[in-house]
Amino acid sequence: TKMVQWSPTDIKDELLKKYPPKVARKRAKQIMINEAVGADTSPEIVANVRTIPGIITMRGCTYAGCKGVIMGPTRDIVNIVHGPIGCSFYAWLTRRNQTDAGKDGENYIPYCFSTDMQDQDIIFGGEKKLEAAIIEAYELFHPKGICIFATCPVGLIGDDIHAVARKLSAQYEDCNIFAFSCEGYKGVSQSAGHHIANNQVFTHLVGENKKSPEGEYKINLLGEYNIGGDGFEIDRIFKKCGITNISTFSGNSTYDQFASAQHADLSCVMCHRSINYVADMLETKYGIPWIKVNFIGARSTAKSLRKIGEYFGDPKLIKRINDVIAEEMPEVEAVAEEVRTRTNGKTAMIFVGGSRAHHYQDLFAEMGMKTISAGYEFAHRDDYEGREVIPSLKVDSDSRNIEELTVEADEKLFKARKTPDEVKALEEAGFKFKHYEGLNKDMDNGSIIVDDLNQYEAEKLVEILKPDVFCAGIKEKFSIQKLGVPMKQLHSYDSGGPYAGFKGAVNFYKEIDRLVGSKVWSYMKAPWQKNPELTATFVWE
Ligand code: CFN
Ligand code: HCA
Repeated sequence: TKMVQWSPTDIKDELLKKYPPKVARKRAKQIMINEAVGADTSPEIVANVRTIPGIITMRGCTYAGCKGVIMGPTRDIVNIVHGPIGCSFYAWLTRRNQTDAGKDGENYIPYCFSTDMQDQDIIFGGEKKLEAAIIEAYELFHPKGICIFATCPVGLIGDDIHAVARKLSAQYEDCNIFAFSCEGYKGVSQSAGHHIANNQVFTHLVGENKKSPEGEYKINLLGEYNIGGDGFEIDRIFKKCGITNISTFSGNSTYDQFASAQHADLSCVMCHRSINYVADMLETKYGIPWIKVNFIGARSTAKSLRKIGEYFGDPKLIKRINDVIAEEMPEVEAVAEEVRTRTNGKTAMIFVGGSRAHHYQDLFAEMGMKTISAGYEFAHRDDYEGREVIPSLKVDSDSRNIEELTVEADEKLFKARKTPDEVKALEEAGFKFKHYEGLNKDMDNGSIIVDDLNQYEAEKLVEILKPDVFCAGIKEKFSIQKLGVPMKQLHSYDSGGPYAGFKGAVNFYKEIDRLVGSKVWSYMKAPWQKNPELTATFVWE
């Protein structure tokens, strides 16, 4: 076969070639050839915009972002979905967020609470059914909190879930009941759901517990969802370092953790995309500063721990952190060195939600593997371009127009979009700008960065660039494997994990080593597909 040398521009053209002109024009703004390295500013990419109808997107919906992502991993709140059973089934345990019910034993995660909306509820209204569901859940479990989640039909027929929640919350004084207007269609993706969840948790829950939890160096860990047990590994490391994590948003979290978050000295933000609103609101209302951390990758973990140590500035803590790193790293380094003999120079592609496509590049780099193409399903421009930010302003989550409001909140965040006079005025008003890096600066110039990648483009990219491993979700899993390329799910981790922290890094190195080294992917074509003459030699007895 003839070797074809593709330039980045050729690849982009090839991806766009099949589209009608109008679609091609739109997609062209979301497919970017990276040139951020060494430049003052990142090239612009269009993100957080509606998917063009007809395109098979990788994205999920606003309900998924609110119910599944942010609130789902909390173990002692009863989460009731008001809607058709399919929506509940979809968000039932599929994300692989792990729980440990601990001493109190309260854990509702294995349950699937739903009003199971039917045709007659659409016609006559579903509020009574919702009320009955809440009463039933309360009487069975007496939980500290009950959360109600709207699905698409709820917004379409106009059930007032907030009125139902208010009525029953007044009736049951020992149970905090509140609702989320997170209809699936409300935003362009999961991202609007994160925002809605952040606002409601902050309004109804954070600050409820007046007593401060015990412990030294109190932090909140924001944007860590304990997928495959990641949060357990991070907590193990915190404990060893003497750092007290009083509240995780929201992996294996409890009602009381949310309610006490205002007592932390520092918020550490792991997934900025999904939880930046809470970080900002904690800073604005309670004066708790936040820093970005990344516990995906052993070196990133060490760096993040040192950053926390630096923030507190206590030599005792800094020493203990350094001791922990010195104790944990040798085993990790040994495994990394061993696998690198096979993985060095291999390539990866990563297309996941809103922060892992960035975070996992560090882990691959530790194995000597390069990410040649990546992108997010639903991130915003700052996740690509990095930004100077100011604490955001609260957005009214009950508004039906969350999509526009989310865009507006983004605009308020960006120093880059402000005139020097505006920046000065904000600084004088007490806003502190802080800087963080996005995905673009971490990737080589010339690599292909794609926002809201779709099925067609995914297959094209794989055919052209033939990565050694492709990372995405369940919808991509089998179509990629059929192309003869190993596929690793970086949402659910398939059945693996944890991949965070030191122990997680070792798990990841070993798994990826096995995956990219496997011969099985070269047997995707049957012998007679490769050599047609074999068909003739096969004789039925
Ligand atoms: S666990 Fe997180 S890390 S929360 Fe977010 S942006 Fe999703 S569920 Mo899937 S794996 Fe993914 Fe991120 Fe943050 Fe997960 S990359 S898409 S909404 N995500
Ligand atoms: C969601 C959740 C999801 C889906 C993963 C996938 C997750 O967006 O609704 O497509 O495989 O991580 O579970 O992102």
